[in-house]
Amino acid sequence: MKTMHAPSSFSVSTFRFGLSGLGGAFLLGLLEWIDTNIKLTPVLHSLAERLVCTTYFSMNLLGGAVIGVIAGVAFELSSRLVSPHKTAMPATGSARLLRKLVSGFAVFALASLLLNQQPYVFAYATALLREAEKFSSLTSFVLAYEMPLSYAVVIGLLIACLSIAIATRASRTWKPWLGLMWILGLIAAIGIFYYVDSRVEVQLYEPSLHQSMFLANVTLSMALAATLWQRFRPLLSQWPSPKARVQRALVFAASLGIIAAIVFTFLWFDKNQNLKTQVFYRTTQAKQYFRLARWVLDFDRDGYSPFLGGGDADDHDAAISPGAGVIVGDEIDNNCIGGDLTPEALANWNAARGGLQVASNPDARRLNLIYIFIDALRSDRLGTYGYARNTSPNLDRLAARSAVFENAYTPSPFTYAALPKFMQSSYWDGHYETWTEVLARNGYKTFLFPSRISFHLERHIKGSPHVYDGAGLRLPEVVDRMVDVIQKAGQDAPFCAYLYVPDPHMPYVKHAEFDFGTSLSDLYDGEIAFTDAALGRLFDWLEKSGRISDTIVVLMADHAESLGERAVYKHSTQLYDEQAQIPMIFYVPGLAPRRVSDYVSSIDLGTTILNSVGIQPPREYIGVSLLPLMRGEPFAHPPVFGEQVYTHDARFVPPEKYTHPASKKFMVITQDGFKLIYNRDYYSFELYNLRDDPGELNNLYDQMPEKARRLRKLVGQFVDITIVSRPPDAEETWIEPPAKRLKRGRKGLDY
Ligand SMILES: [Ca+2]
Ligand SMILES: [Ca+2]
Repeated sequence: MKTMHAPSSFSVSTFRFGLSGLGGAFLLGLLEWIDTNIKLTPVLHSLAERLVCTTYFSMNLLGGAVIGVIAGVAFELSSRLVSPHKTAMPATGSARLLRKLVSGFAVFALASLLLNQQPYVFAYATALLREAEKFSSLTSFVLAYEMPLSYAVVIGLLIACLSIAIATRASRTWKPWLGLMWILGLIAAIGIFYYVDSRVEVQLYEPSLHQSMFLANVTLSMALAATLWQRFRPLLSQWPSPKARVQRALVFAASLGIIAAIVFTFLWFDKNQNLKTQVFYRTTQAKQYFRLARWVLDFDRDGYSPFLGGGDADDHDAAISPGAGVIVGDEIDNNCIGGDLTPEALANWNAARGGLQVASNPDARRLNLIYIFIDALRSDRLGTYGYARNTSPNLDRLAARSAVFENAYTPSPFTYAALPKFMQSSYWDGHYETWTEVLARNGYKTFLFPSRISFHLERHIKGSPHVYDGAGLRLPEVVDRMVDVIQKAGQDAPFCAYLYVPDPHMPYVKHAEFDFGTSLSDLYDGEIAFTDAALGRLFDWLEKSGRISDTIVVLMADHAESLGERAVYKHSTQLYDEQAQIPMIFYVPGLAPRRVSDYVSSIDLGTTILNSVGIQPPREYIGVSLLPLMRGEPFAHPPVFGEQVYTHDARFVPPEKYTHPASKKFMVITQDGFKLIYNRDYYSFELYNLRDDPGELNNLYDQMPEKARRLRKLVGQFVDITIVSRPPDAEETWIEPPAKRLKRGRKGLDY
């Protein structure tokens, strides 16, 4: 261990660590810069924007150097504590090793004790532990000993970092082939971690997976930079080197360039919302350095910085930040968006929505209702929405005689968040009467056919005394049973049959009879075709039995599904169309088929169903009736809103034990086809023209300031209104009651 405190002084060693951090950040930044420039090709508007984006990478260099210096100080301090050479007692062999081990462990224990008091570190350690959700045998153990285990995690990380630092120092004396293996090993590991960080579960598992990849790559790239310097410095000295004066001038110029780029980044970062968004969504290293800088520069510690576009309007008051609550009429914009919400504005907003309601015709026929809720179904994968593959002949058949909403949106791209909203025709769970309850109250016989997540469905689909749990049944069997139940129900009262279809949801199962290929996207199409064929049995029966003439059929998804757009898969993470836009097909007997291109929400569902059968919707409903649009009458639909919440903590942990604030985004779409997305965490804004740019690649926020200002006002008001309107016990997560949670914690999770 002689190398641990070689003749170099404390400051020289720290300086070298700082240079390694800088060098590592440069190498990794170069890799990411090339990758970012390639993958953002459709998103970067001009060469100027590419240059601006390049200057932002100076934050990597600054962050890498600072982390290097901190690591150097920690390394030198700890190695002096472990073996204080000036006062070292003469000891040899095993006694010396034992003393080193004991003092080494004491230093690590002390370091982890100090580090774990920092909420950021503790939150990271618990995020790793809470991934124990994936391993059911570990769940209850980890839950019970979370606090001591978090110290163990920090100690483990410190030991890993120290081992790499020691190996790096030792590698200079290794034989060339071993040195080469070390370098190749570092490069391979960095490449793999970079790939995982930038391509796997993007937008998901941020605290556990992505922060771990970042930490690993910072450490390994530092080791790589230091190793390369040690190895190749002797070679460099053989080259004819420029004069010392020239060397100094070069170093000075490079430092000046980096400092200028950092200053520019601080001044400019909030002025380009397109780049701001892309840095946080599409980079791995740069994103973390920006987050770290904001974290350091947050002086009231409310989680939001006033620097680098962090959005804190008052950094001396922790009650004011984008994450803050709302106080109506206090003349302060507490959450830094939308201005202060006045009592009049709140009343007007509610009154305006109420004023759009269409009076229900009490003499309307009490038609039957079949409601088909398909999980994670994308509209653009259905023939009736223009898909080229033959995935949906039966749905297309229904669509041909229905109102097809070409621009319908979910209020939230996550089942548990969307379900209470579209059951209550509201943008929040207000514990209002669900439309199934209203139908039951008005004499409907209601049947629920869930085949998965039945607990959550029963929690939100109220008023259905008859539940036919389809666990273990395949969809065709569930459909056949549904037909059987409806037939036996008799015709003395109208019925409401509610079918939940989970098949297109992950995991995508291969169906031999609907084989489109082996990619995820192909398998997804196969699931849709399988679903379509099963539903075809229902549609056949409806026609054969004649019930098609007195039964409304509604088909809808709770949200859609990312299939690799922006490197993202699954759902619950974004408000782009691939997750937020849903199929919505509304068949009402007697109404002519129609394509409706107006922008509507699935919260309009309840109001529309009740309106169609002549029942007055509850006055809390803020979804509007789509009946005028379905009849082709002129109707100005209000702006469509959406809210995405993503909780990073495991679902078996009660909310009061969460260590990470939930991520939040909000959106508004106006009837001219413009969509604004507000990301509260990064305080970033995106404005898209959905008609010209359906892929949402061209962020117009800075190019259309007037439009951006108007939509920002709308979304800000929506944020404020949902905050003050949502009751504290709203249920819009996958949280389960404590008893159920405990049982699952013990057993592990079944989905
Ligand atoms: Ca702050
Ligand atoms: Ca503040």
